[in-house]
Amino acid sequence: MFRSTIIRSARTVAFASSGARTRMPRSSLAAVAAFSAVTVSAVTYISETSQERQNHKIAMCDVPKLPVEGVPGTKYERTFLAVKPDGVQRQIIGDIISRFEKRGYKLVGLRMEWPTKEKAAEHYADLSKKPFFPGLVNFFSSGPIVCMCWEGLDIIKQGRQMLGETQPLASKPGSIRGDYSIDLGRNICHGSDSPESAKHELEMWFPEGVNDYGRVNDKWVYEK
Ligand code: IDP
Ligand code: MG
Repeated sequence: MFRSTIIRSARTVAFASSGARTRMPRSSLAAVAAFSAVTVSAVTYISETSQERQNHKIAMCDVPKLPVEGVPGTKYERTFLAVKPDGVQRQIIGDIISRFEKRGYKLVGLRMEWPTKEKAAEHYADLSKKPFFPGLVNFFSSGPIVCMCWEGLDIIKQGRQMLGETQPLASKPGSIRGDYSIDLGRNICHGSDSPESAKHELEMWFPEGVNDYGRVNDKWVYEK
């Protein structure tokens, strides 16, 4: 009945606005008022829904704004991990990301970049005196790499363990290098080796910063 009243009053309004000279009956005016009230509450309801969505978004981001290197020694510790050009060519980016995700670590930064020789040299600056340095710089700038920032308790040490040893021969099966590499100069991945190098490398590879977001399943990964 309410619906037919609305339709009738809508027709009356349409008729009135078509230029016909007509007098709207009192009951129709009441119906138009009711119709407007319904419209207003519908609009209010929609904006409340988007407000709720907004709140939900805020809840998802309930972690504090952190420096790019996070907070070493806590579950907000962060490291810089990279899939080197050989890992990209070998098409194991997904597997590498998946290992860290499955372990419970949180990906907060992800970007593909083709390093220039200058940037490669800067990244490996601590090895600049080594005889293999020129070859390392050439290799690291030979194609795109996948830059990642991972977050979680002990991620700097644990990340290195999951990568394996620098020398593939010493890397245990089950580690990334132990599963995918044979040669020292093609060992697939990079990982920061200390909180200081994590800070330096994250600032270098993520000058735009990373993503501070809360994760709903944290309580299933951490006891506290
Ligand atoms: P890491 O990658 O395990 O941190 P680093 O000593 O920092 O090891 O060396 C950086 C990279 O340089 C290694 O991952 C490896 O690819 C390469 N590299 C290290 N030592 C040698 C070497 O003796 N010959 C050739 N390449 C090397
Ligand atoms: Mg190193």
